[in-house]
Amino acid sequence: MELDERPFSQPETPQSGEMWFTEYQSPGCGLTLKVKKTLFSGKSDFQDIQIFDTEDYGRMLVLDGAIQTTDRDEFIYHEMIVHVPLCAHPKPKQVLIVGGGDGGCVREVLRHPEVERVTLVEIDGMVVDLCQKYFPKISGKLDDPRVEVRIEDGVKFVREHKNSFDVIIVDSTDPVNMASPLTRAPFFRAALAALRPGGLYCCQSQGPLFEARGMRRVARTIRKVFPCAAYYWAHIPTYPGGVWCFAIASKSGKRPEAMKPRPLPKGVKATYYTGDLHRAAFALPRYVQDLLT
Ligand code: AG3
Repeated sequence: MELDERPFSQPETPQSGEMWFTEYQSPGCGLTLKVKKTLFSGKSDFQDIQIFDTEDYGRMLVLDGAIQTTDRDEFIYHEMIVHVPLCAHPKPKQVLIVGGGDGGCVREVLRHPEVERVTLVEIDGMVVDLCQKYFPKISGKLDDPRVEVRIEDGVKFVREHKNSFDVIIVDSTDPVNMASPLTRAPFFRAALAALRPGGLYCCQSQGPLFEARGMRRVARTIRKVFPCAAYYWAHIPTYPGGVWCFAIASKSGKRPEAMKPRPLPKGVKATYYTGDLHRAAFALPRYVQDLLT
């Protein structure tokens, strides 16, 4: 089943009066969380936005029925999508984040003192505003002087900026509707051109259990455009299948998985990321390797 054919997830209220939210990951499988309170439920110009306070995962952001982030496990995703490319790059000074309106990527990028500027380009200003209100721990660094937040279309922004960034991170929703162009060849070509020499591109790339077809399509496209691309993964309990992939591609043609990661800056202690884990995350099971070829 394609992502956009999934039944739309809604909070459910069983007889007991309890409220539960289910994200349907396939026709026969969903992840259900007990909701203590609905903090926000509405529609922006781009998508449905829901914010719940859940019993076990704390606050949770849901866009168009898909769980984006929770207070409890956000560190895994944000550390892995940021520290892998930033530690692999020898001197990341200019960093671009496309999407990522919750601010989690920005927070992690700012832990690298050699970064001079982080530009966040998020299409949906309502996501930024709501996350600043409801997810202070995640979005709290958006006011940092090194950060520029732009509410505009990332595809257009990337097209208009050539040779500008050392690292580009695409922290998007899954590739349906408005996020779909972010996984197509024209965008990858624009991103390659927007990178400075030696630049690295990194994006979330779905889960191998439920999105094998989509992952294969994106892997093929990215490898056609970038001289070299690799995949790594991390376990993320609230995403479909519980494991999640990231694509990382180099402008230089050097193999990203073979780049020796610099250690995290002195005094920075991550909760998930370590140098050993960085290297280990590229060791993928056979079935994942197969679907990426
Ligand atoms: N963006 C990627 C979330 C994808 C989850 N997919 C799903 N639940 N079907 C995360 C945004 C965090 N900054």
